[in-house]
Formats: sequence, structure tokens, C-alpha cells
Amino acid sequence: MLQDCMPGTEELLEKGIVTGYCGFDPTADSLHAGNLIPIMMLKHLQRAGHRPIALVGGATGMVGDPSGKSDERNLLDEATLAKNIEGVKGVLARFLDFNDPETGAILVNNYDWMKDFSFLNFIRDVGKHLTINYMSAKDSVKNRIETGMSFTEFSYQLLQGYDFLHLYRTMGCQIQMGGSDQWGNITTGTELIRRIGGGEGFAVTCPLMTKADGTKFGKTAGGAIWLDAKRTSPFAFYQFWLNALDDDAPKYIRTFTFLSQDEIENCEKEHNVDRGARILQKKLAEEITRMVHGEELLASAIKTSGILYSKN
Ligand code: 383
Repeated sequence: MLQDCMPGTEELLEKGIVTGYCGFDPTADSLHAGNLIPIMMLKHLQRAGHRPIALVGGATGMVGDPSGKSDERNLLDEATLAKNIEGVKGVLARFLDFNDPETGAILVNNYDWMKDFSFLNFIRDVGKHLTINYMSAKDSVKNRIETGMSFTEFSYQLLQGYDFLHLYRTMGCQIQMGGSDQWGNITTGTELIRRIGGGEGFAVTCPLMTKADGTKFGKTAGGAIWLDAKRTSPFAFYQFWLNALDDDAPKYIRTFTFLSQDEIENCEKEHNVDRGARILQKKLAEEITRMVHGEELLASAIKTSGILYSKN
């Protein structure tokens, strides 16, 4: 599941309990299948005895991350943002365990520390530490030199960078995780931690999920696959994974479940005896739907699928 990580990350994780975070912008009122990989990373971090922080970007969502985007985006209005923040928080809360005093997850919103930061103080206290040369070398900026980009989106990396510094200072957070599209923003944070905080932060990224047929992961003809049952029904969600290509299923089952290597390999052996039976896809769909929607909704998704698609 790892794409890149900074040297020293593994040693850090072996020394003791480490706090790590991943951020999600409230661009919609739910998260989608593409956000599931970093969610799995947060879960892995917690299962390994560390503390995960899930950040909802109430402030960054007001600006818009240019990473991986070829065009300037429209600003969301405040009512939409407020609704989206609640939706995203609700989805995130379902995935992590908040109870353990040492490794219990924490849910934060960067609007809480950005709302009182004045523009003048921000450009003096944060902006002064990085050059526009450094900021312009990021892919998210370089890719837009021809087409143009507003000062608003250009400053996005400073906001995300400052979040990392803030969490480092206030919660001892030393790792930021995200998809590989986030490498530039995350390293702006480690740079600020070094320059302003006089400390060390680490970046860990996971690959963006690909599909064997080259089409975009997490999308169907009907649109994105959402993690909220109000947007994508548990039945449609279950069917999405059941329809995974034979070439993709092994990768998905390793990324989106906590099954052991043995369990996966046994399942693959069975699957290869009669591929038509879709044993691997069934296992995959079952595990992910259980994790996202729970046992009861999984049972009804399986039942509905049986009624609709059985030969008799
Ligand atoms: C905001 C403030 C932070 C740290 C992160 C952020 C959000 C980040 C972003 N992430 C994407 C999003 O929200 O835009 N700038 O849609 C996606 N993530 C995760 C993962 C991913 C990324 O939520 O690669 C896919 O899901 O990092 O595109 O202090």
C-alpha cells in the first residue's frame, strides 16, 4: 500500500507510539471509494498501536486543493461547506476507534485553528519561511504554469503545511499520510516543521488506485461510489466490488481488507479453479461492505443480489 515514505519513518514507528494524520476536504457531503485507501492507512496505523488523527478540512475546503487538478475550481458556498463537513465527519467516525486513551483516534477540523489567523499574521509568520521558488517547484503549481492559477489555490499548500506544523506542536503529530497526489502538500508541512518548529515531520503516501482496463477507479456509469448509504446503497456498493475485474481483485483484497496473506492466497487458489464462480470478488465485496456498512446491511445486499441475479 505504500508509494513513498521519508527515510527514518520505519525507525520512528518502531520506537514507540506515534501520532499520524490524514486530511479530507469537504468537497462533498460524503467520502468515496478513492478515499478508502488513506482511511485504511489510518486504520493500519491504529492497529499497529499508534494514534490516528482524521482531519476534516473546514478551512482548506474553502480554498480548494490544486493537486491533481488541471483547472481552477469554483468556491463552495458556506451552507454547502457546513453540510459537507458534517457528512465527512460522520463517515470518518465510523472507521476509527475513539476509545483507547493512548491510541484512540482524534477528529479535528482545521477551521478551528485557522479561523482566527489574520491574513497579515499568516503571511508574516508562515509565508515568510518559504520562497515562491520552493512552492512553484511542486507539481500542483508547475502543471498550471501554462493555464494559470489564482493566488488562492497557490496558497493552498501553505494552509496544509501549517496544519501539519499545528498538529506537530499541539498533539505531537509526526507523520502525515495521504495519496501520492498529496506528496507536495505534505512535504511543505515537513519543511515548515523543520524551519519554524525546529523538529522533524515525516511523509507517507499510498499509490492512487488504478484499474486494469485503464478507467478511473471508484467510478461507475452511475457516478462515484460513495461510502454513505444515502448516496450509494449498500446493494450498489456490494455489487461494485463483486464486479471487480479478475486482474484487479487481488490488489483490492490486499488493500481494502485486513485478511491475512494465507487467507488471501487460499481464496485465490479456490478462485482460480473456477473463475466463473467469482469466489475472490465475493470475498472482497463481503469484507468491504461489512467494514463500511455493517453486518446487517451486508446480509441484505447479499440477499438482494441472490434474488436478482440467481439463475432460477
Ligand atoms: C487538507 C488539510 C490537511 C491535510 C489534507 C487535506 C486534504 C487534501 C486533499 N485530499 C483529497 C481530498 O480531500 O485534497 N489536500 O479529496 C484526498 N484525500 C485522501 C487522499 C487522497 C486525496 O482525502 O489521495 C485520496 O483520499 O490523501 O486526493 O492538513
